[in-house]
Amino acid sequence: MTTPTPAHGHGWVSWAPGRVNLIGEHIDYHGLPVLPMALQRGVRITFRPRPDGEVLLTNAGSEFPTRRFHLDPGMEPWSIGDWGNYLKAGALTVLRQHGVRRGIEGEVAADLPPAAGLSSSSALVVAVANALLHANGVEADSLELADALARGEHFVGTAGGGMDQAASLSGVAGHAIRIGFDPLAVEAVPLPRDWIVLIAHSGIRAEKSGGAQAAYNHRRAASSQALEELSKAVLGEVAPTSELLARVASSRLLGLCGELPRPGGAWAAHALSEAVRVDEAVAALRASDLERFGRLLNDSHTSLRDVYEVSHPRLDSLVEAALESGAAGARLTGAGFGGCMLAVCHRQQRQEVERALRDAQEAMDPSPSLPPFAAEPGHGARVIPAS
Ligand code: NG1
Repeated sequence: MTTPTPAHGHGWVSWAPGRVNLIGEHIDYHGLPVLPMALQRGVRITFRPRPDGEVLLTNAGSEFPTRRFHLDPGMEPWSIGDWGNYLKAGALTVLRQHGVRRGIEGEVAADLPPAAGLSSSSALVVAVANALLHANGVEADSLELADALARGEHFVGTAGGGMDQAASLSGVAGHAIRIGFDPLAVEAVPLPRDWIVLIAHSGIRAEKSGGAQAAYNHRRAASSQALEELSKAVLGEVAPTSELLARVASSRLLGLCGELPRPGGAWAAHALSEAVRVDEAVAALRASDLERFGRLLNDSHTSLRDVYEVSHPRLDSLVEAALESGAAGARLTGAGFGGCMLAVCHRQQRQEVERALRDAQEAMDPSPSLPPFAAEPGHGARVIPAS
């Protein structure tokens, strides 16, 4: 984020990237480390500060009507699924944390597909929060802001974790970022230049503010309860899952999950095995070991499909197509239930894998309108003068 200078009627752009999660799915809400990277695609709010406390934003996307509200600590959400709730979530967070008084007006535009597992929602929350902070001359610490926004986004009704806001605020060009929680910490790990990350959309909207919200919240609640029971059984107390993993061999914990009632026990096993894979994936990334990194991605997908049950047949067929055409690894990314998958391969393999993904998309009826694209790791959110 740039140092905010009080703005006097000039135009500004608050830009916040989406993210692709390389590995570490459905574990941020258990406080377990994850490995996403910020994208070069994101949400852009072109804005001017207002002298009053109004927020008035139009959206370049025709399906999103203009939204207007007052900066009021008692504000209520609009109906579930309304895009304006993300604006309110960001605004309410900086209102509570920093007492911002001046509103903004402007236009929102995005080059990220919505409901695709690429974090367009958190990018919007981050962009509006940064715009309001800037309009009020407030400079916030990015990790503290990420932490507050992660909780603030629960306003929309999804009990998400803290990965997306931290990735959007702390992205580092050319790097994946390992995000740890309790306390929130970010470590940049270079993505080898000869690796490429490809993303393909399944064409199914993963409406986390709609149908997938209940499935997401159910998994979070049931796996949390199972992890608490496991901790009580093994340590005699409810300890954070990261501590449980540090104190007890993962193989023993995984065995015990089998004795817990389903589905919570199985879902807890996904979380524990995924956490182990994240550690191994960070090591593989540091060692530029593409083959090992790819295998971990594949194991992650298998666990998400068969154990956590958040995949979709279209995601599975895209993953299969990527692997058959020579990708080192592939998996669904984000919450699942539709949305996107990612494949990692050597740059030389890019054309074959991209073609296979396109062919797999074209075999779908209707076929997704967004073709596969390469994702290069980008920098974090910032506010810059409008050109
Ligand atoms: P998506 O659906 O990609 O925005 C959601 C959560 C994350 C994380 C992933 C699954 C929100 C804002 N984001 O991401 O915190 O839990 O699912 O790993 O709820």
